[in-house]
Amino acid sequence: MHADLYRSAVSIAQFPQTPYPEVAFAGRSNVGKSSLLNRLLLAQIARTSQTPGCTRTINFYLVEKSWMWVDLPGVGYAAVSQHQRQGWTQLIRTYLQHRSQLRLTCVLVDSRRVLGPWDMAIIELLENRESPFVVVLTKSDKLPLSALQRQQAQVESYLQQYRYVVEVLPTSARTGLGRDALLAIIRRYCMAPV
Ligand SMILES: Nc1nc2c(ncn2[C@@H]2O[C@H](COP(=O)(O)OP(=O)(O)OP(=O)(O)O)[C@@H](O)[C@H]2O)c(=O)[nH]1
Ligand SMILES: [Mg+2]
Repeated sequence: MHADLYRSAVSIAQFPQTPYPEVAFAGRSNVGKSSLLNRLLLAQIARTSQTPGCTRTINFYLVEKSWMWVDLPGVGYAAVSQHQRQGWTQLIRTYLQHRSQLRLTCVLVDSRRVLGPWDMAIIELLENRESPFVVVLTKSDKLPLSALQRQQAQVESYLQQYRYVVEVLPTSARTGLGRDALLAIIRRYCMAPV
């Protein structure tokens, strides 16, 4: 798929006023948002790093000149000033709360962790907004299959009261696990015009 960086935004005023449907990648810092986006697009377009806090702007990628993929900075990143962290968190919140082009959010959670307060804050916001989301379990290659299945079942059962969760999907940016399934969901939600 052809993808170009369309805009990097650090403020609401910089969000592009484009008509394209959007899919966003949200979650804790270092969970693997940029890596997954690269793996899905089969491109090395988003910068990734072992060090948390790699993505510091909201990056809008125009894909196939018809839809926008949005890589968000990580939430919960401790090694910046409180002021800076609040600013980012507010920007991400504003995006997720008010962006009218948003069709689907991938909420990324490390397969080896339980859902934490940051994850739940994103999920609650989307649920209240009645905006569909996929809970994407990342770095699945680091777990044996049985542990992964247990984790998936646990998250599914925890979220069973939530109406806007589309699926809980194990993935790996390293092996490509879950790529086809996630792409199919993203296409299903984003292909119709806004
Ligand atoms: N083993 C394994 N490592 C992964 C996977 N996905 C990401 N990583 C590693 O996790 C680290 C963080 O990945 P990023 O994609 O930069 O994470 P991010 O969520 O974009 O991080 P921020 O931009 O800081 O919020 C990198 O060292 C990646 O190589 C995966 O599926 N498997
Ligand atoms: Mg990133």
